[in-house]
Amino acid sequence: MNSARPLWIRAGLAASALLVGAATAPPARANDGYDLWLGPQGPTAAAAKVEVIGTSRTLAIAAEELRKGLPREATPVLLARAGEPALAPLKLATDQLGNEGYLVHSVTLSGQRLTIVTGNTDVAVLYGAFALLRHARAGGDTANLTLASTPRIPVRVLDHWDNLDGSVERGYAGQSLWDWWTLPDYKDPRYADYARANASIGINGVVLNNVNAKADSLSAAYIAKAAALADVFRPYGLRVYLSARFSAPMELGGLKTADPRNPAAAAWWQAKADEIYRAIPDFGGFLVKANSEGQPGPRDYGASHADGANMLAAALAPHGGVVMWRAFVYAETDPTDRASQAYAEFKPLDGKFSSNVIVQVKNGPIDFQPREPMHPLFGAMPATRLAAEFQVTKEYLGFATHLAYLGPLFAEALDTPTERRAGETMGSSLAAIAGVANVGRDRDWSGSTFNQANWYAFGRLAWDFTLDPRAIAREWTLQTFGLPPAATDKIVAMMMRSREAVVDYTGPFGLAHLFGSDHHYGPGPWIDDLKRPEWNPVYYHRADRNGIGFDRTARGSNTVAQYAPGLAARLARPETTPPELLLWFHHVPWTYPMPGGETLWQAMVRRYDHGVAEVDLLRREWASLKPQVDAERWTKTDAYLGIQQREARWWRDASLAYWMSINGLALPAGVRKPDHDLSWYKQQHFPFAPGGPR
Ligand code: BDP
Repeated sequence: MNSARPLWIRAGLAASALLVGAATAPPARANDGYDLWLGPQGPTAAAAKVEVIGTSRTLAIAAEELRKGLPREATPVLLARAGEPALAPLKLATDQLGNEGYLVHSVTLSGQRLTIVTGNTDVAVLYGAFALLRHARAGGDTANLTLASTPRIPVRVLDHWDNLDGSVERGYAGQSLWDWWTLPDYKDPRYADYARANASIGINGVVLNNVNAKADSLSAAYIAKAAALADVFRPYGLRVYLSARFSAPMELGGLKTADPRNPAAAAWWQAKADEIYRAIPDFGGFLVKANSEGQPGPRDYGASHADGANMLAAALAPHGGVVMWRAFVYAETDPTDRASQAYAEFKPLDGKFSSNVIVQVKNGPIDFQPREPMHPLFGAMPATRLAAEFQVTKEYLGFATHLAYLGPLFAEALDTPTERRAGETMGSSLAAIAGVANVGRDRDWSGSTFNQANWYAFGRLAWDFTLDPRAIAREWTLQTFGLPPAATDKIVAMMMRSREAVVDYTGPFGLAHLFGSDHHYGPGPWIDDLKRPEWNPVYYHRADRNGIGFDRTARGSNTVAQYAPGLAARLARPETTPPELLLWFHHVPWTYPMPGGETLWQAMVRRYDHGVAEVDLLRREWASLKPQVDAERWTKTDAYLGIQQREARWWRDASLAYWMSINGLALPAGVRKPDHDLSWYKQQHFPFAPGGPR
């Protein structure tokens, strides 16, 4: 039993000797949000008693986090891998933890209370340390606890849409975090802080570059830069992946073709994979956007997506890497419904992908809208490993400025029953989960304090998709603001109503893709002149004098038939379709009777008004928190809520002005008229809106 005692007890050290660090409180400073949900870094007064068995850098990081982050009076902690002989007498239940699961458990050893943090690998111990910190910072009892958790999805990645010139596609938090120009020589300390934040929520991979990839990112110079980042990330359990441009064998290798059936192309990828693994031995693999929105791919040669993916998979397989092959495909030459095209292309390929291919499917069938139904491919490819891709960055939910907590959006999708197999939900069908990152070089990382919550919630749900988004909002709020219960409750309530508010003022009842062109900033439901039909908002809402909505039943595109039979049958009828998705699946008259007794038009107007009123409420609630929140974060959030108020009103007014121009209906009595004529809204242009594609 003695050997299981903490080292300081065995060594006869007085506990106080371990209290390294200054005993004085850190100087008060404004909170610029850099510390995220992790509390201040640097010297602190706290120095909890923490011992480690083992010497890895990962274990040292875990111990340091606990020393700095736990209160000084916390029960002493012992960190060790489950296999350490010193833990054997405790007979801890660690067999089921896998490679990443952790156990944090209070024990009494020789009369001394101890908290054991353990797992089967060093990274699992690190995850356990962060779980303990989360628990403590959220006010949990640390004297008597058992925290055990194993991730449900093995591959949990952030996809950075970062370009090599430092810009970020759909990024609203400043330039790319990666300073490609000074890498690999200079490793900005932020890289480690970024990895630390990801480890704290269980994210274990990062795709460094944009899916709209340049071949250069696979050149020797850029592999060296990626390797430098991988070296920083490794102790935090974060593996590096790269987006690969399918035509790279031609652009970099000078080949005449990138046809996956051509042996020279396959050999080029094999050599490239070997080169990458020499520099990055734990390289995660490739993410590929092929034959999508102008990107090259196997279809250019008449080969299938499986042919393309399997060629890359063969190159990575000897090294243990995976290919994440995106199913985000649609073609202007295809006159069918855009929402049905990915299923039509990929479903017949089920069973044809190599075992180290993961087909990555966006959560909904179109494109990260404020609300979409589940993508029909989930559950439909039982012989293929699937990944769900979410957008953490808010391309369609107000960029950096609008408060929209996405926990409910992620959870709503992950909880959706596929209805293909008993008990199967979208979440339970996954081999991987990816979030398009909202992280940039802004001091607060994500462009706003509340956007940090979306990074946090993505990580927590990626680890365990059964978590409750409200509970996640609460633990984030407690860690981020450290406020008393009433203020915490108020912030959680604000977060929980925020996404629905965005749905209401941008497009209620399943309307989608009504955004201004290219930049996707602000309303543009009238746009009908873009060269590809499915790039135009009018393609999606199909409003005319008589009605509105996209008929995806057998009378229309019949996309409903792609869902499992029971679900398809319900979605085929407006009465059995959830009202929040009504216009996604049905074209109905403006007079369609809604569940509450109103006509569709009346209900739509009320929803738009409700969305605006909700944002007014968010701002008032925030104003009431002014005495309790630090001035820097309060002021920025207040200003952003002011922007959101103005833009919610703009969305509502422009949308109603447009719908009235189509349906010829009046506003219900007492409803405020739009501030301007429709022509005014149509004239607004935003040439410098951030995040547009390059
Ligand atoms: C859309 C974005 C575009 C991305 C594309 C994708 O507007 O910038 O390149 O998705 O996911 O949401 O590939």
